[in-house]
Amino acid sequence: MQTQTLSVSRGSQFATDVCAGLSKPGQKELPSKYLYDEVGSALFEVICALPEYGLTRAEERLLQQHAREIVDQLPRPVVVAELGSGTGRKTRLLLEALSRWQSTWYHPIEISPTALAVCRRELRDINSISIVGFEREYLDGLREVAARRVNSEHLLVLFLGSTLGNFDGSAGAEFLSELRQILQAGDSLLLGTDLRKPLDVLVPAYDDALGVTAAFNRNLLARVNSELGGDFNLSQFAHQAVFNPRTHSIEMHLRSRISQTVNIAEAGLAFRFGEDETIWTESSHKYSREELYQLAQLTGFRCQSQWIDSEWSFAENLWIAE
Ligand code: AVI
Repeated sequence: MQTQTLSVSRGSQFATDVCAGLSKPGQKELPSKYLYDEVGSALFEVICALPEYGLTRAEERLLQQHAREIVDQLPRPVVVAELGSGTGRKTRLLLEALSRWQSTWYHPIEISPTALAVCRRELRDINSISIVGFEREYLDGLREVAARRVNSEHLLVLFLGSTLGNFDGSAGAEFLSELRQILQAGDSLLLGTDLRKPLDVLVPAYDDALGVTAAFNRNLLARVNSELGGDFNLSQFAHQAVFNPRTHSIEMHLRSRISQTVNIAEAGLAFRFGEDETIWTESSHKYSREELYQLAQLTGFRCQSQWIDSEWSFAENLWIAE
């Protein structure tokens, strides 16, 4: 078994993105990818265990029930690349199923070195699995994995947890099209997607009674304070989860309780907030099954199989690159 990480430095993109997002005319925003520092990732793990948030348990159930069936549909030999590494719990189910019939290279791709380290630690005991992680943006990492494969190998890309739903507007389809360009015909994508559901189930999943999602959201401001010398008063920003019926997304916002000015020392800038003005921090799109079939076609894939959880409306999709 082999484990290793290949890393690259990223500069202060955070400062640039924060200033651009808070300077936007109209709706202020902060990119959701910055929710996941060490504290944010730990809070997200807690969210996954909350009774209101059924998404992660639904996907785990699907993989527990169907991992063998999924891997039995794959061409062999196969190399596995995962976009985002998570805790490795769901991936373990697939890798264990795969290790029944081949030794497998597994490449988690992730910008957080901490998450990569957790993933390596959690999965290193699986027989016949060699782990080489890439500390990269998703598609950059995938390009490297694709460049290293030898002729007969197929790629299986895992994009689990409905992370695709966090891409705004058409960005999800554009991302999948770019991903498809990196693959060869016959390669596979296992895509986890949360489906539409009633609002009385959906809204509490993003505004739980314990306030964990609120803390997850506000941590973004704490991060601006600690990393960029900001002076956000966290108690003056309220967490909001709002369903947007036009985009079929649940949106997280941080609403300024008062009119206030926030300084960010690193940028040498001050930002004004009116009372009730919000910062949009995340969208989580909820798919219909038909939309998923169309999305596969539009982005150069064929939907080979789809498994739906019976308790929480969630779909695991196996797509083949055409
Ligand atoms: C990671 N992603 C799929 C989660 C979601 O449900 O959109 C992030 C999240 N935001 C609030 N709760 C969970």
